Order: sequence, then structure tokens, then C-alpha cells
Amino acid sequence: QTSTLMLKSAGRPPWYAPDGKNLPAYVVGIAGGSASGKTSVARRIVESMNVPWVVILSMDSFYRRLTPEESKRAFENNHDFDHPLSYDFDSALRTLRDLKQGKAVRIPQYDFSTHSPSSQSQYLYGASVIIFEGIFALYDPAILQMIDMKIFVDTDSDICLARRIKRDVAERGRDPMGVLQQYDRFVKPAYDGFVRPTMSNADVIVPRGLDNQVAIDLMIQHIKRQLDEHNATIMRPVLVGQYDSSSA
Ligand code: UZR
Ligand code: MG
Repeated sequence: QTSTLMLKSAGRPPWYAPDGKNLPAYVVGIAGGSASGKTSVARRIVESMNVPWVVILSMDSFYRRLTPEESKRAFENNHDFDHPLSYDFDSALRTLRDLKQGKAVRIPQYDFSTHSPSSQSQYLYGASVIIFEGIFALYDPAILQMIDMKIFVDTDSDICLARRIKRDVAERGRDPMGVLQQYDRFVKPAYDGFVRPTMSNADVIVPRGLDNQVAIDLMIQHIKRQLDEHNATIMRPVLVGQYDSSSA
């Protein structure tokens, strides 16, 4: 009879935890105004970490489905997408909780040109780091409890607006006048009333978004350190079983 002592190597996603129990994933929340650079910061973190188990969960996936009347108004730039009521926070919470616990989740993809979920959905599993981003990422108390590192991207509003016009025309099929109208009616009031106040929930406030290389480096270092500590926990040698070498 021989007993084997197996050491799992570092840097593995949670489903390799040798004791069969998954450690919860590390969750980074990134909030900030519209077009402040949240999505870009999230993508930069993913690129720099350069490991497959860092995933982005965007709040875009959790817009509530519009009724036909609401959809009509949306195409006339008369629907308030920036109000908390436009989001399904319960669904976001459930998805985040499952993913954090190492379960597989299916995430609806959102199509901004039709204001509705696209036919595509994304299948995510085995994340060790989850980056949860959106204007209301730091808004819901239950979601806040799931987030380990809370970031608020604080970019000047004139820069956000200029970016938003360019982005929404180029990528979301809008016209500039419509973007401006939406900005005055919905985006700015929501930012002042609901989004900006969540800055006080943040651990870190990042001025200038993607242009702030120092802040991004610091965030990445912090996440890497969390992952190393995580791996140190699951790397404890574990007796995984006994086998009879004569029968092998
Ligand atoms: P970010 N939005 C739309 O314009 N259409 C939709 O179907 C869903 C959302 C806009 C929404 C919000 N705004 O300001 C923005 N309006 O998407 C949030 N008006 O996206 O965080 O990437 O800027
Ligand atoms: Mg975005």
C-alpha cells in the first residue's frame, strides 16, 4: 500500500481546489459615470492579468426587458435607462453569487442598438477573479456585500460626455442630438442623484480612468496579491487517496 501526497500547483482556478471545496472568487466592483472608462479599465485589468480565469461581468447584461411601449420610447431617446429601476439587481446578485461560489452561469448579452438582450448569451465558469462593472455596481447593498474591492472611476463630466457622443454614434447606432438629449434628461440627473453618491462606498477612487496608469498598476498588483494568497490557501498539501501500487 502506497499513499500519495499530492500538491496542486499555484495559479489554478478554483475548481482545482484539492479538497473539493471551492474558495470564493475575488470580486472587483467598478462603478462610475457613463463613459467614464469603467469597461476599459475592466478590460485593461483582464489583459494585464493575462490568465484565463479573470472574467468581466457587466451590468449591461442586467437591464430589465422593456415592454413594447417602453421600447418605442427608447428608440425616441425617451426612456430612462439610467434610473436604478431600469436594472434587475436581483438577477445581477444571483449571477454574481453563483459565479463567486464557482458555479457556471449563463449571462445574457445586451444589444444597445435594439435596447434588448441579444440572442447571444455567454457561458462563464471557474472564475477566480470577477470584475463587476456598471454605473450601479456599487449601489445595491446586497451586491456591495459580495464585492471585495470597490472602485469608483471619477472622470470629468465634459470628457465623459465627449466620449459618450463618439462611442454612442460609432458603436451604439445613435445620432449626436439624441445623445445630448438623453444626457440632459436622464444621464446627468441620474449621475448626480444616484451614481455619484455611491462614491462613498468605494475603497479606491480613480481619477481619469484609463489614463491613470499608476492607479491601474496598483489595482492589478493588489488583485495579483489576493490571488497569490488564495493559492497559498489551496496549495496546502492534501492526502488525496491511497492506492495499491501492485494493482496499478
Ligand atoms: P455605460 N443605454 C442605452 O442608451 N440604451 C440601452 O438600451 C441601454 C442603456 C445607455 C444608458 C446609460 N443610457 O447611460 C448607458 N441612456 O447606456 C450606460 N440614456 O452605459 O456605463 O457603458 O456608459
Ligand atoms: Mg460600459
